[in-house]
Amino acid sequence: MLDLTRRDLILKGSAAFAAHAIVGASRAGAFPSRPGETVLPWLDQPDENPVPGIIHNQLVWEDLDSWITPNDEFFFITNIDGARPEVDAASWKLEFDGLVDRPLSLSLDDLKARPRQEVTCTIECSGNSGLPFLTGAIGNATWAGTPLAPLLQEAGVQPEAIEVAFWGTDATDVEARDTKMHENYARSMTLADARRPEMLLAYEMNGEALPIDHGFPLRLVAPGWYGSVNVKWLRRIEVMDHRLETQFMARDFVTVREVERDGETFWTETSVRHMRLKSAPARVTRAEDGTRITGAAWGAPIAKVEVRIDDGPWQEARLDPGERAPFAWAIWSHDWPDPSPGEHTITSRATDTAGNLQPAMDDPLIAKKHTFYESNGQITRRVRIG
Ligand SMILES: Nc1nc2c(c(=O)[nH]1)N[C@H]1C(S)=C(S)[C@@H](COP(=O)(O)O)O[C@H]1N2
Ligand SMILES: [Mo]
Repeated sequence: MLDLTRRDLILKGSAAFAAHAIVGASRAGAFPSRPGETVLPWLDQPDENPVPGIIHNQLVWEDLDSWITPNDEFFFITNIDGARPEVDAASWKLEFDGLVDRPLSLSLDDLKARPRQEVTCTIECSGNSGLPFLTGAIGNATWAGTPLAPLLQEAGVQPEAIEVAFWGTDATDVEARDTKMHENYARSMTLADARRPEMLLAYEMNGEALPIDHGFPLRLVAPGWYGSVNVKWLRRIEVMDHRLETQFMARDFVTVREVERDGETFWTETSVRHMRLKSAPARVTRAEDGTRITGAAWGAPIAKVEVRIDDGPWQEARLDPGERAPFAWAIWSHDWPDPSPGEHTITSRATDTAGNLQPAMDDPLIAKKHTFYESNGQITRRVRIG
């Protein structure tokens, strides 16, 4: 079922993507905010961040008031504590090698001279909502760069190749199998995934040079995939005949689940890949014309979002028609005409165009998941109406 969802995302995404690739996404629509409105802060707030050298910045949901996340508000995560490599763009080169007929070595100017492609996409950290202090690791930006597929073509991928690895500049000491190592941040994906037309080597973010925090001079932007896949500070792309099994592929970003098949339980460990269908209430606002709940939905092509207040019925929210793109979050809103004074809970759930529903917290997909990654269960927040 999930594989079908993914295929649906890719088929529909790619078709729609073709229309958006050149012109970029429409920014014409208006975010559902109202003049003079005030925001009611959530009563439940994230825990204090115990790892400021790793989680540097997160989205404050109450502040969400535009479809595009400005660069200085975009969440910033480094898996290696404190790593923030300052790359000298003048001497930097992207190495493109491994099982290719013609290895390439490309400067930033070489990359910028190649065909330009833009994509507006939402990036969510795979750990988002999985830890009490990690709740705003998500943002939506317009990225510009050059597509990866033509480079693979130009380098000439050899027949035995099945996998492509993306190596970052940042490295750290790791220990596993009784061995101390020094490993770079790196991720790999299948050659078929790497060849998808939306895969982008990005050097611009929202019309500015890619900021250092977000991977200057070059990052992979993998639309529809969790944050970890979007390797920053890229230095090497390697075509291989095997999967990468380093720290950040084999040990981190692994989801452990108990999966039931024919009454028998199988424990699985799977690598984090594409994002999963999810939504979140962002903010409750009050204005002269009443109270409104606004939120976002992402991870698959969104067909519908529903909101539930306290133990009431699920009510369909309005999807913002103006600002949509195949790999970007959809903004939704729901008017709440007569909220009674006191404390309330607000839950949202998204349905994708293939009919899949965002899982409830007691769905085995979530309840039988043992690691914090890929926490796409329905989110409930609490608010007090004065
Ligand atoms: N080189 C490198 N790339 C990386 C990381 C990293 O630590 N090093 N972290 C990954 C993770 S886990 C996430 S969620 C995203 C965060 O991207 P952002 O900081 O631009 O929001 O970058 C990914 N790419
Ligand atoms: Mo992440």
